[in-house]
Amino acid sequence: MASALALVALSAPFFRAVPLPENSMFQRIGAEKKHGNPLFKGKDFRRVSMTVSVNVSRFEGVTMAPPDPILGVSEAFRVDTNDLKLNLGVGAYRTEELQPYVLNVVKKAEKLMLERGENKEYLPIEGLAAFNKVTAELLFGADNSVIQEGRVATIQGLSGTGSLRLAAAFIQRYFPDAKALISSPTWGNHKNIFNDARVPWSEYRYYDPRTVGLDFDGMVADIKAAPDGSFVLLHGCAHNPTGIDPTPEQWEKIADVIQEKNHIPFFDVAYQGFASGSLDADAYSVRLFVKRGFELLVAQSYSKNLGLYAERIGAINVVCSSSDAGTRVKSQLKRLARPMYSNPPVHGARIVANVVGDPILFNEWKQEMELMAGRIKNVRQRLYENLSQKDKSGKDWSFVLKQIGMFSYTGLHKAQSDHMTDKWHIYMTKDGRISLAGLSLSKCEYLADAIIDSFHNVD
Ligand code: PLA
Repeated sequence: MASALALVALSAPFFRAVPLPENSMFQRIGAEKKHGNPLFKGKDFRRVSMTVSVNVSRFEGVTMAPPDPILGVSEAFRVDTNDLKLNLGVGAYRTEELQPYVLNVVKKAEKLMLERGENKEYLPIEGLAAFNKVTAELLFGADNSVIQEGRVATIQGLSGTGSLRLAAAFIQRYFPDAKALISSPTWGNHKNIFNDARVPWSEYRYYDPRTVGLDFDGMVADIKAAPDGSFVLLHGCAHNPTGIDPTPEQWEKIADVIQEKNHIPFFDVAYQGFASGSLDADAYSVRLFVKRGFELLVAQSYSKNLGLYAERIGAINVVCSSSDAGTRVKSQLKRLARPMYSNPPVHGARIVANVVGDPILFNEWKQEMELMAGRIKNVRQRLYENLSQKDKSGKDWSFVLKQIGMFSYTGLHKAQSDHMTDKWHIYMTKDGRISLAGLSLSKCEYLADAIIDSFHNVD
């Protein structure tokens, strides 16, 4: 603020003529600035302050934004000084010691990159060619006909979020009358993404709190009821936040109704390999739809499965019915990307290209991913045991075991989630989601006590 005042003083001397009433509250502000900052010595800042107060900020109409429902939880966690605090908000993998984890294969790839002395020149708008090749192969399978026939338009994106956002901009430009369908509930940012891209959306039923499972009939009915040609957003695996995925038979039926309605499937794949521990098993839904001949969109992210959260590396893939259409779609995605961010960052793309493109590193990655997925399964099991042993009410906690991926959707409502934070210093999103990737075996008992207390003692 002081420097902003200084700027006004130096760059707009004509403002100084404004007189200041002797008892104005702004006198004090001026005096504080005068004493607080040596740069202001010898100048009459009472007048400058008055100037600032009279010339109300151009940004006066900007209201305070609410904290982000997910990333805001980490901000609140950081300022809590209690030793017991636990951050189960954001889906970020931690070790058993609750420390961030950089995969060994990532360190190896970075070492290679350093040895090669690679440059920092701009990437093409569509990103690193070697990355785009391996990422599409990882998703669809290298021998998939859509790859062989050059029918996939792949663009490197700013991780999953940026890739979804680019696709949403594409939908808005080329399908201005189309609507997006998103699951209820879904990852909170999906709504923001479609809102900002001005793509209208509505929800389809997904979660049934009575069965703590999938509301399959509701889902199918809502997809059926949507206007023909809607974009149906589907979580490829490990649905966030519920951890509930359709079975293979249910996927087939979802594909039937999407086909019948001429909808366009739009997959969000943020957890490939992280749900089951197997990259191929977690690509099942996408590959099924491709096999059935759909044209579709898939956003990919390497934040979780390669632990590259801050590198912002992912991709958007558009599977087209001809290579010609693919080439045109790609050209338009590039056209959208250029004024948004020009071209994507190179570091994460090189890491992925080195790991996925090298058979030895690729195998090591698969092992590390199994290890991460395995650790999450272990805490899931331990949490379930602690909950069932400690809770004497007879409540069935087995849903914890049925859910897959990073999260558990506890069923705790907002007031109960607030209680978890206020009393127990356990940070989680207000929809009752906890990230098991941020939990250790040794903290399971404490978490179980907190959940039982919040569930039974808060209305
Ligand atoms: N799609 C889904 C379903 C996600 O859960 C997330 C991340 C993303 C896309 C985007 O991740 P990326 O941009 O880092 O690739 N969800 C996190 C983090 C893990 C977040 O909210 O940004 C979550 O805690 O839900």
